[in-house]
Amino acid sequence: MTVDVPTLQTRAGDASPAHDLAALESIARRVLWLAVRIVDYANRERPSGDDLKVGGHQASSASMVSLLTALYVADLQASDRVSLKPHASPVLHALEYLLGRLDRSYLTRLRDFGGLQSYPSRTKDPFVVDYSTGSVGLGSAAPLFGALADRYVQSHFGASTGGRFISLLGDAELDEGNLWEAVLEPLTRGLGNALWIVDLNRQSLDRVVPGIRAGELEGHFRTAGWHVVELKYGRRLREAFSRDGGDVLRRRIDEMPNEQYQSLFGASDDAVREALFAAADARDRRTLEGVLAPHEGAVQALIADLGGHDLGDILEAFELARSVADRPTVIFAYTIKGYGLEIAGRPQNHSALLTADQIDRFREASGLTPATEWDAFPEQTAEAGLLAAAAARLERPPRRSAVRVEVPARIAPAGGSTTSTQAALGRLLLDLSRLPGLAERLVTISPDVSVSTNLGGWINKAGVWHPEDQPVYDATEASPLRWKASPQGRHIEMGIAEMNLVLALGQLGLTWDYQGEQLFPIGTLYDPFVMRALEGIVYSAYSGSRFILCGTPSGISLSREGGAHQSLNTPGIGIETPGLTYAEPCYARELAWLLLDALNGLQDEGGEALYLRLSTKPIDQRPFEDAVTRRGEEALRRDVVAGGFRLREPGASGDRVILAACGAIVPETLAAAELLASEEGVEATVICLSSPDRIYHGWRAATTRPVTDGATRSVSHLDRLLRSEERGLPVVSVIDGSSHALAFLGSALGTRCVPLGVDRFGQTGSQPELYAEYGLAPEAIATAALSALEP
Ligand SMILES: Cc1ncc(C[n+]2csc(CCOP(=O)(O)OP(=O)(O)O)c2C)c(N)n1
Ligand SMILES: [Mg+2]
Repeated sequence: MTVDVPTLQTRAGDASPAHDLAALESIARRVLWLAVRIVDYANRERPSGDDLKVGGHQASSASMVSLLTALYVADLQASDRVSLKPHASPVLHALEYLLGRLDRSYLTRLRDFGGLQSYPSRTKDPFVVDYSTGSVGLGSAAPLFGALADRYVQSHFGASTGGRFISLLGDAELDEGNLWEAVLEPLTRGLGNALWIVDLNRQSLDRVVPGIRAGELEGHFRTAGWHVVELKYGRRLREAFSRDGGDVLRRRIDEMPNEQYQSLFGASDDAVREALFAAADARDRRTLEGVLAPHEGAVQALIADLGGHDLGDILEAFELARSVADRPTVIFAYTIKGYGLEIAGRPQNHSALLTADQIDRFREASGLTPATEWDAFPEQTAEAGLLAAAAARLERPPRRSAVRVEVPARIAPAGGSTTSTQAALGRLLLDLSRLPGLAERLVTISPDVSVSTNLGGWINKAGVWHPEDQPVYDATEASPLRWKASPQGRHIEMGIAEMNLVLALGQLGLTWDYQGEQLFPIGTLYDPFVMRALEGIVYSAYSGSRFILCGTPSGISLSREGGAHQSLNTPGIGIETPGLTYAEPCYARELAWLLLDALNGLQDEGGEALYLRLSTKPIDQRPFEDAVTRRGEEALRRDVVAGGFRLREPGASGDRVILAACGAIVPETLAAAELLASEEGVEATVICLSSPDRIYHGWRAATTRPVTDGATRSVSHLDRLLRSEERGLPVVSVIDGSSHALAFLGSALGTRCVPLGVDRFGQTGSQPELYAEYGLAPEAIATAALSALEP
């Protein structure tokens, strides 16, 4: 190990006497026992419904027991929000139990159906979890954007959690690039209410990390403007270092390869001595003997004395973190994976489970018996007193419900007779910005593509957000865009890191929960880069966040930009991601209705986020206005929101076919219907699918709902859209995306389906050229209809 930053020993003395460290230590030991036993019970004793292993992580948990116990029992405040590395969830369970916030019956229900989730889950766990984790790097980055969202809400409404946003993460999580994207994002710079605590056990899943380079990692944080605290050597080691000749011991440890140092955690005293003495000359050997003399019989324990397990040091580090409020703090806490267990420091201990004998020995060493092993501390003990005080301190006031914002029934039709959905979005935002009550809560966010996703007009009106007023340097320039950044702004501009965008959007979509303030967060990004942000989108949806994500432009309709910018498989993502409704309107008013519906839905308990897949293709709006006239505005609006509407009615004679399309390719589908009528005598009903997602899930729900005695089978919106004489007609589905996304329509309609779409990578060209190349030109759609009609 090498040292290149001041460690705690050079900055401070012993821990504050205000803390009863002996009682805290005793609690930590019990937390360790419970965390280990929670995993053990689930694996060895609970009857299982299958032959698969249950799993759980005793070593990863042990590594973080000291840090988490010190945090929860002695430092954390009710206003703080915490994200915990996934594999230490049993430590949280043990603490929540000892704090009286988790019923004892759950301790035997880790990874059980309806029990404690494997990894902390906001939406699935039976106790309050602030941040879900599981996919390393995501849950740990999210609180940094939570701190950002808190600052945004504070500058607009004066509301704040008033606390810190804390991530406790594994050291190997720092391999994930998205964490560094978050650290480097300029808007996260001054967030003094953000704290990261790195569990530096120098092990990942498979191995001891070679050359962990902690100093280098710390340096990265420091150059990004973070306050860095290092918790390296524990008190006993520091004492040994300070004795005469202690520098030799320190040098030997520091120069040792990481893998060798790790191997000493489970070694005998003799083996540790041998390793320390191996490369020492006679003089150094004599010096080392002298330094180690007071530790006779406990040399191994001395070597394993790391700051991340020294409760006094940890509390001091927390104090240091508090002393800096103008930037985020990261604490690098050196720990041992498997600390206190017989598997401590073993390279392969990540998923190792203690044997029955090891558990028995550990129980006994913990002063427990099978009869008392799940007990909390008896009243009147110092431990119970500390825990009760912590529980009282951590008690949160009832959650402030966000005041419901009234959403207007209608807004003026956006734009002229020809417009794109992307342009319509820009104009709709301006319309919404005129609505007091609602406008203040609209916030847009974009990763350096605001202007190219048509947010310019909105930005001019709403301003750019920054925690502090920013000078304007180019005020004299005749730019159509006014870029004025201030705490009043309502557009958040981020760097080009789409994962940051969706994590931040996810946090803005949770302010109704964290701060009791409803926001309407709308993020824009180029649709192909939904792929880059995908896991963050899933993370935010899984966290129960409610936001609007606009992927625009999308598909090969973005003809001249070429294949790298033409998204294919995003419709499938939209349909398949729970907690997220995907809609792909073609017309401006279709978009307006979907948007207004979403603004209401975002405020509903259990409401979903909305993913809008938009386009820059100018679309003649007349066919939609004709549909309004035919169907009536209110009925058509209900259809649009339910997922689809009838756009073209068939003529009376000839063969009949259904054409079902969405988004930018609807005009080609209408043209195909005209071709079929004029040249083939085939009459097509054109169904416009505003939300393929709602159509799919509506159909699925209807078909899977059990038909009970006397009841008739449920009817889905898709069923209702078709007339009785249209049932059984063949269907051609058309989408500017993977054909697979709408192929379900064949099953849904119980008929033959020819799915059209883009199943090869796109390329540069004119729109008609590309539609022809990928089989989406009117002629190709008409041909597909004829083949669907073939017997
Ligand atoms: C994105 C992602 N990739 C892979 C995994 C599988 N995985 C779980 S834990 C882990 C190693 C984590 O090491 P570290 O963060 O250092 O945690 P600790 O050593 O404390 O267990 C890996 C690779 C995961 N959970 N998430
Ligand atoms: Mg690790």
